[in-house]
Amino acid sequence: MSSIHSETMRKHLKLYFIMGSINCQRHPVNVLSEAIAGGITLFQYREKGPGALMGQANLDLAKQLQKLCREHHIPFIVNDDISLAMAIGADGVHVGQDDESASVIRKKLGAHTIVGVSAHTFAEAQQAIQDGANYLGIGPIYPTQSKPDAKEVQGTGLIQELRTKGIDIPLVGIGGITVDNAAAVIKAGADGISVISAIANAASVRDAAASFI
Ligand code: 3NM
Repeated sequence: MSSIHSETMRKHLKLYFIMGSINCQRHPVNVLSEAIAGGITLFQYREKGPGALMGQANLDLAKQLQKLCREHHIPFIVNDDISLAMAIGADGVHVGQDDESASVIRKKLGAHTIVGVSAHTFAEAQQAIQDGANYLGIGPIYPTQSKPDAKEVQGTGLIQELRTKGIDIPLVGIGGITVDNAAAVIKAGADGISVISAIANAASVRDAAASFI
């Protein structure tokens, strides 16, 4: 069982910023700092893709970003890398369908750790809930440039389906979300939105984050 209350989780999910060094045109610490100033409510360190930092450099950047999040009371989630999350005492992890299940991760990291799972179908969502996920990431809602191996674009259909069928787990939409299309994701029943490029690539990271709020 997890000790994180669903209503607390929903609040954290409101504006969930995801980023790694390859998503940044400036130093990631500066980008995250501006995003926090703009009002993000949750952060995921996702150091993935060609040119991603490895080893000590990855660990060092994770610690720098975690420190910044701690200073601003923003929970710090690590994408996929359970060992990194354990090494630095992250607030949570986010995993995909090819990773270990939420129940196995929970055993490793403890009841207090936030565990998020990406789900692309109703069955995957049901399984993640059964395994004890704290929240689901549903996507890609719209076309995305940030994940080359993203599944087929699904619009807001799965979010609506989950809510219509009475599934009330905290969830976020992800993939191609911008200020212009974010409202539809919330309207469909999401508690929040996850964003990489619309914040990380913006001319003003702070203003971009603030505009979502
Ligand atoms: N996961 P952007 S889409 C990390 O569908 C990620 O599970 C997705 O980046 C999924 O906001 C995606 O730049 C990329 O489109 C989101």
